[in-house]
Amino acid sequence: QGIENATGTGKTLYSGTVGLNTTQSGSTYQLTDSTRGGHKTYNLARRTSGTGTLVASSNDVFGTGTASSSSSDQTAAADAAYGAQETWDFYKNTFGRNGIKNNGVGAYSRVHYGSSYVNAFWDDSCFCMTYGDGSGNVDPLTSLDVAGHEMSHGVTSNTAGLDYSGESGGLNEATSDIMGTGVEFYANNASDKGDYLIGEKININGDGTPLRYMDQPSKDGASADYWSSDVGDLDVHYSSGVANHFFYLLSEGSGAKTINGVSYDSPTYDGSTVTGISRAKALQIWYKALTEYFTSTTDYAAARQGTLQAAADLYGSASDEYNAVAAAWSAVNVN
Ligand code: ASN
Ligand code: ZN
Ligand code: CA
Repeated sequence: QGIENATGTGKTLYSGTVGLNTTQSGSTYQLTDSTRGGHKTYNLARRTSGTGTLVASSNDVFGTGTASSSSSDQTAAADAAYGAQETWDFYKNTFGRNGIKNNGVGAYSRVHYGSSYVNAFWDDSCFCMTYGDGSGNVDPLTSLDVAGHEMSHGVTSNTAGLDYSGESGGLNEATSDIMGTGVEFYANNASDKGDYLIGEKININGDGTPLRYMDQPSKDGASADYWSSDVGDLDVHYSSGVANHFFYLLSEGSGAKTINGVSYDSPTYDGSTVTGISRAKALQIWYKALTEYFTSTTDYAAARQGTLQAAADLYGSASDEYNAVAAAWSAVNVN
């Protein structure tokens, strides 16, 4: 009996009912996506080590669309498989990148990690992605922007290799927020439209507010809106604010704006007005800088130079895009 490709259905928690590529072996369908580097989705069933069990179904339908930490639940697996699929497609169709290592090889994902685990993480050593179920009011960590964020840590590791501390650590974290946001907009899912918020679906704070805000990072109570000489002393999830804010300003511009029903208001350090060049162009500039100019020790000053070089390569050094990169960095006090 051979293994054939099939097209199944995921009933996700966050993204509605979605198509998922599966494989069929006899009367069993498995969550393996042969069209995207063989990505597989496993169930850890609350364990914290090992690969877990490849998620399987007799009718090619995965999940119920309802949150559950039950060890047999397949909804989390459906969300994880969808997140891996959209992240793969985003990198392929936006940048021509063929997987996290750009070698056509898919990672794998693990759901139901541990008990009441409120996090998700990428691990370079297993080349795998892991999701907790959340705890109490915090929902499973399997939302699209979280998936894109975490898997983008793998891309950063395999390209710039930004050290995960100091200013380079903030740039590493911001890269994941930027690309995770890119994934969310790319998927354009009716149940999870793109926004410049991180983790808005998972109720991480218990009051419905998101984990991070790219238009004005300080709205989370801890992130930096602007560069200062001690910004590198902050936790990397807070020093990232400077680059997240840069990316928002470069994409959308300063001031008030509503996108997909979400209102933003992005201030500038010096009160200057920044005109956005579109998220699509900002993503191309960031990706080129990440993959060609950033190194393990890139700090904010070097990120300004690297993104300016990328903008010059893509659009010319006399272009509006080049000037907007300079203006957006100045607007977050990176000169
Ligand atoms: N969710 C966290 C992050 O991506 C996991 C970690 O601490 N690396 O930043
Ligand atoms: Zn991260
Ligand atoms: Ca989001």
